[in-house]
Amino acid sequence: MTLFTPSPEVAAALSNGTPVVALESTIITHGMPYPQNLEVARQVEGDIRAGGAVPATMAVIDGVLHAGLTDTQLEGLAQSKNVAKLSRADMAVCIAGGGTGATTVAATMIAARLAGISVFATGGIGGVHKGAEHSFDISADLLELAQTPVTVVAAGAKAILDIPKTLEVLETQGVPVIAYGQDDMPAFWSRSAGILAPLRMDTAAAIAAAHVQRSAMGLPGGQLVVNPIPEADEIDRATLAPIIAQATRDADAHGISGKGVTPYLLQRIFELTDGRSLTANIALVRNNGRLAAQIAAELGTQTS
Ligand code: PSU
Ligand code: MN
Repeated sequence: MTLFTPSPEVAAALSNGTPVVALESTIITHGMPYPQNLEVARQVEGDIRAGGAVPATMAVIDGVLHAGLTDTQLEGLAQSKNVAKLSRADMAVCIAGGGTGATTVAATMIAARLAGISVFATGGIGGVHKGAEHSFDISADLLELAQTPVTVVAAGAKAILDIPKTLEVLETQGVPVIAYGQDDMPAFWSRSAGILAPLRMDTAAAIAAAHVQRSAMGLPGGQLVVNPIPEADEIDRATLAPIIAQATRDADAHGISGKGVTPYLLQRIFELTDGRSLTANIALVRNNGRLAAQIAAELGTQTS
């Protein structure tokens, strides 16, 4: 059984040891509007190539799990309206049924592991939603980080989530949360969530060494690297707080639940910030792609 189909570029990189960085596709189909989603997908791939690594955007298309997409496939996903959002629970069902779906952080980690890719760049991970004590809405991304050995570079958890609860779950699950170059926990659109991150590292080499160490010790699971958004692009916490509160109230008022929550909140915050949240989102994803390429290059020079 063929588990995944690499693009020619990814296949070549995997066989000759060129660093590879995995990318998710839910950010394209459910995280940003067209055409910015397509532009960003291409820009991040370009940033990773400029950093000496090969990008592998993951998606299920007509029942095939692809590691690395052609530009036509990327464009198809960016324009499609009815693509499934796949996580650990539904990825195999989609593939077996010949369906098409975009991969979340959890599903992209699974795809990366199958392909032998150790580093993955995204925007923000899913986490524990505000009010989770009633809704039980905790993203499968957190449990994936606990069991799949991939280093994920994100800009922190979005402030639409309950960040302290998200950190508690990650700690319980044994996932290292490593802030890059600062003590504070980044909060996606803002450089600080106003709380300390559990761990800090200042170089890509140190992050790669921790990845290798973890695997040598036989510890399951990955690492979460939280990389603050570049200063010029951040929206400060005080500006965002009322907007997030309003978006969360609107989601409740419209009865949005389950998989619909994250895409709804992202779209609502985009409207309420007149698009500024999207500009910030683009900047942070590209920043994460660049750091991930450095970590992948460092991993290539360390024995695992
Ligand atoms: N954060 C973003 N944009 C996104 C997502 C998160 O800024 O598009 C997506 C990612 O694919 C993440 C998923 O894995 O949302 C989490 O969804 P849920 O909360 O339903 O698990
Ligand atoms: Mn959820």
